[in-house]
Parts: sequence; structure tokens; C-alpha cells
Amino acid sequence: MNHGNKIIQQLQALRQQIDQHNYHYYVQDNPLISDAEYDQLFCKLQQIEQQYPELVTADSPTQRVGASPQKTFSSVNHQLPMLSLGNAFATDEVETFDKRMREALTIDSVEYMVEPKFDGLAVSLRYEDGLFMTGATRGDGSSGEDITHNLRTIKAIPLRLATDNAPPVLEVRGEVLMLKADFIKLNQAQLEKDDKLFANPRNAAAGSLRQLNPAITATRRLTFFAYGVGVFEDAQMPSDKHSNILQYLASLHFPVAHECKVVNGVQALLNSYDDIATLRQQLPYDIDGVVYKVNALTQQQQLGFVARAPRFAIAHKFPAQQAITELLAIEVQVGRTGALTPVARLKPVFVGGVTVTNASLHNADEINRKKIMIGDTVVVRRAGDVIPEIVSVVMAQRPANAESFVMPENCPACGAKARRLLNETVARCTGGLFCPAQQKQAMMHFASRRAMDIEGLGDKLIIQLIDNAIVKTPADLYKLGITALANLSRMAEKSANNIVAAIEASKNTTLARFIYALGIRNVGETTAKALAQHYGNLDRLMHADKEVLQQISDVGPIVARSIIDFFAEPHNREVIEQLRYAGVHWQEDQGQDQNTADSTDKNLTLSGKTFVLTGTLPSMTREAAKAKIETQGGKVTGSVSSKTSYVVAGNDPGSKYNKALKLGINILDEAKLLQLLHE
Ligand code: 5U1
Repeated sequence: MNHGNKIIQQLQALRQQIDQHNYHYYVQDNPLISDAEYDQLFCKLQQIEQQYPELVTADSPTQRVGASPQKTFSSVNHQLPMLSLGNAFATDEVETFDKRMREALTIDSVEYMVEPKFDGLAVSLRYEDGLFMTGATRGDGSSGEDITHNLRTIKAIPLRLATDNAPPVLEVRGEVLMLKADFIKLNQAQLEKDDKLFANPRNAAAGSLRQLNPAITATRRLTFFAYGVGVFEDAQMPSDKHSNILQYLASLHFPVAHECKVVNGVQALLNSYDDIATLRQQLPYDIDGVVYKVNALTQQQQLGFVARAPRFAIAHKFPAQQAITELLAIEVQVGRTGALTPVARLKPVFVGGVTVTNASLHNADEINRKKIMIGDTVVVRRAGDVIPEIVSVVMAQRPANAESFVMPENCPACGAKARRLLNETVARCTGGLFCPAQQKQAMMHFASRRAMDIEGLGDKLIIQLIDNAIVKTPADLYKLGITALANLSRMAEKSANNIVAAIEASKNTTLARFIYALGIRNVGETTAKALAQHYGNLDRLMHADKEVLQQISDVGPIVARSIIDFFAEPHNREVIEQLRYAGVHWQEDQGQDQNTADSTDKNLTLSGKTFVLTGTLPSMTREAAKAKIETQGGKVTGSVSSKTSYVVAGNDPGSKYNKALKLGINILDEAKLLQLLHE
């Protein structure tokens, strides 16, 4: 097809622009345009490529995540082995290394390159004619696994070398890492999902690279640093010094650590080690030492190799980051989704350059597994340099008065019942609508498009409203006036009007949306729909029986438990009542299966009893009373007869009241009815 040069040129220009911005963002850490502007460029490229699919190239920024999940990784032979490094821990070992270099080279002082030793995963990236072709793990050094598709998702790795003079072959060696900040975010997200936590950034990077589905790897933020080359056919490759090779790699747009430095002699090596050790905490990534390499390439060749390690380089490792201290207390924190996390309060201790006073204990199982008791002397480690953790207990030093930890039965933030579900490792607060720790999350979910669909009430606004104590629960949203909103920063009066109108409009909803909006744990949209269809009525669901719940498709014992717990929490019920009082409403019907197990269950308190309702009840509609009676197995009929068990009478009762008196039938007011319902 003839596309005309114009389209091809436009595509090339867009790709170049995006590559350039990727480079500034991911490699230089210095973005030139806003995220929105970047997204615009990317969308434009996607649009044109969609229109002309035959013009899509493998190195297009749109093609980072393309491959479908694999069954296994195939093996790749390294044309040039991927070597490992000898280690030094003490100063005298570094001095011995330097002496060996000087003697072998017969010179007085050696020029070295000093580099941080990244705590990540070594990989080799092969470029052919400037295009990224294959990426592999180190494996045993001779062959590794082909993880090309996963490596393509890492934005710091160029898909095309930034040169007009692309070498026929170039293998770049370096390390894949997860930045400390990204590791913390990932673990937070894992915790929210009740998914496995990673022990440190290295494990997180390894787990992410080992994914058979590149789409998952793409969701994990990984980065890359180059520190050398493998095979190459490249006339541009510097042949004098390793430092120039790194400079050359940087010119091709590979990230190279800023901390790399050329120095002379052993004292300078040791000074650099101290400098980098001091910097360590501030670095955005984990390092576990410093690498020293003889800088001149001819000297490297002269020195050669021993087994699988080069003689010309050594890793000077940092000492392990562990210390011993006392566990003073275990407190429980409540997360955004209500997860209760025990946190160790420690006697302050200096570990790896910082004073540690807290350590996460993750959950009760972790505490039991490590046999941790309050008052114990414990070994603390800064895992992956980021989150301090308790490694073990010094049993010999356990005091007689050491106390076991018991997970609280109630949420420390709101007092609601805490419940640990069968499929979860953490206990969670059940006061979702009320708990202050969960306010923001609950409100964002409540207002979201698939829930109450309150247009304009975005996450940022919700955060502002909660931080300024304007709203606490979703019910407070319906009390919001234009003035309260318009007083917020960056809120125009017109937007305030629109939001108030959207809140008002959201009052008219469906039962399924409302159930979903409540944010009951394990109740997603589909389950909410199934519940709405089955019960047809919120009160009936609020009094649902666990066995009956489990007859509904999508509802197993865990979901049923979540539902029962949620409605058992008085604060949640209170917020629901406030919402109804504010005018949130939906079409209630009988529900598809209302006469199945709920009302015929012989074990329910009111089974076999017949009720007639008359007059206006003080706090609930007759419909609500009917639902409550039915969920307890009772039947509600329209007329009084000798078979009627109870007549429930409110204000201004009708003739049914007189008939009940005549027939000597039990007459209940609302309070007595509630007593009968055990409420
Ligand atoms: N920074 C750095 N890490 N690292 C690891 N350089 C470096 N070089 C290595 C290894 C295994 O090996 C070459 C010296 C061959």
C-alpha cells in the first residue's frame, strides 16, 4: 500500500519524540513535558498506527507490551559468559586486591572505575542493527532465560539505540532494579489486595521479571542500569577505558549510575566506598556494595579471569544491616481498606545508617511463625534497605514477663468488629462506612461511576472534603451545600453547582448499585446484582441468613460472612438509614426468590407466624417492617383472621386494629416488634 511519505514521516517523528521524552523521564529523571502532554503524543501515535497497522514497527513505543503470555521461558546461550564478581568485606581485602593489581601490572598506582553494586538482577540485552532483539537473565553465566518480552516493558531500556550509526551487534550488560519508592507502592497495593508481599525490592524485581505474562511485568515499575558490554561488532566502541564504554552506553540512552567515578590508587577506592556508603540511604535504589574495576581495557585483558570472575574487578560489600533491640509493644494500625496490621514498637536502634523505631509484623501468622512476644529481644534488619523487619527472636534473652500478642477483636480506629476471613491473612475492620481509617477509600468507591455515579466528585475533591472534616461518611455528602463546596480551594461556583446537582441526581439509584456502593468486602458488582435480584429489598438483605445467602450464585461462605458482618455493625446500619433518610432510593420489589429458603426456613424465629400491619410505624415504613418479619421466617398478610398471630399497630391504625381486639389477637407496637425480632 502506498501511504505516502508524509504518514511515515509523521510516525517516525512521533516515535522519536516519545522516545526522547521516555529518555528524559525514565533515564534522566527530568521530564520535559507534563504527563497529559505525553499521553496526547502517545494517543496520537496509537491512533495513526491503528489506522495504518502495516506501518507499526517493533521499536514503536506502543509495542512495549505486545506479546501474549508464555508457558515457559526458553533458554539463551550467552556468546560471552556473564561473569560474577569476587567479594571483599574488609579494608585489608581491598588493599590485597590493589596490591595484586599493581604487582601483576608492574605499576605503582592503578586507575580504577568505582561503581555502585546494584542489588538487582543481572541481564544481557542484545541489539542487532540498533534494534533490541533478545534479553536474557544471567542464569548460570553460560546460559540464561529469554525474558525479552518482559524486558521490553521496561521504559528505561531503549527499543532502538539512540544513534544514526547503529552497530550490527551490541550486547549491553547491566542490572534490572525496582526503585525503593516503587517497591513501597507495590507492597502497599499487594497488601490492599491481600496478595503476597515482597521481602525487598530485589525480590520484587525478580518476581516481576519472572512473570510469564508481560502485561503483568508492565504494571510493575522496573528500571535498568548498564555497567558493561558483552559481544559487540561496533566500530564506535571505545577501546581504551571502561569509563569511556559507560559514557558511550549513556550516549546510546542507557541509564548509567551517576555515582560512577574514576579514581587512582587504593586510598581513593576506600574514600569512594565511604562516600557511596554515606549516600546509600538517599539513593533511589538498593545497593549492597561498591564495585572496583581496573579502568584501562588493555590492563583488564592482561589480568584475565579466574574461573567465572574477572581478576580485574572486585565487589566491596557493605556489612549486613542487622541489629539487636527490644520489642516494647505491638500496636495495630488500620489501613485504607480496613486491614489491621500489627506494628512492632522498638527501642530505638541504629541499623544501616538510620534509627529504627518501628517494624511491620504484617499479620498475626507472621508473629506466630517467628514466635515473637512483647518484651523479647529481637534481631532487626532493614530489609532491602527500606522497611525494617524483625528477623528473629533471641530466645535466650526472653524475659519471664514476656507477653503473647493477641489480635484485637475490635478495630482500634472505630471499635467495629474485626474479622479475619478464611481466605485472608489479615483481619479487617467491618465498619466500612464509618471507620475513620477507611473514610477516603469508602467514599471514593461510593461515588464511583459503577456505584452511585456522582459525576464530578473525584478522588481529589473527596480527599479535600475529608481532610477539611466537611464530610465523614457517605451520608454526609447528601447534606453538602453549594457554599461548603465553593469555599474549597480551586472550586468554581459553577462546578460546585454541578456537583450538588450530581449528588442530588445520584439519590435515584438501583438496589444493585446501592449494595455495590456500600463497599462490603468481597461484594463486587456481579455479587451486588445477584443479591439485589434475590432479595429485591435492602431490609431483607440486611437481615439475611447465612445459609440462605449461600444459595445465591456467586456467594460462598466467605462472601456470606462479609455481608453478615457488614450489616451486623450498628454504625454501618446507621449510615444506611441516614442515606435513606436523605432521600437515596431505588425501586424495591419482592425479589426473585424471596419465598424460597428465607421465609420457609423452619429454624427461623418467626417461622409459622402470621402478621398484619396497620397504621404508621414511628421509625420504619411498613415495607421495612414486612421485610424484617419475612427475613425471620414470618408471613405478612393483608387481613386479620383467627389465624393471625400478631397485629402490628402504628399511629392511626385502621379497622384491622379493632378486629384484632375483637378476636383477642396479640397487638404489638413497633418496639415490641423489634424485641420479637431481637433487634
Ligand atoms: N556496577 C557493576 N555491577 N557489576 C556486576 N559492575 C559490574 N560488573 C560486573 C558484575 C557482575 O561484572 C563485570 C566486571 C564483568
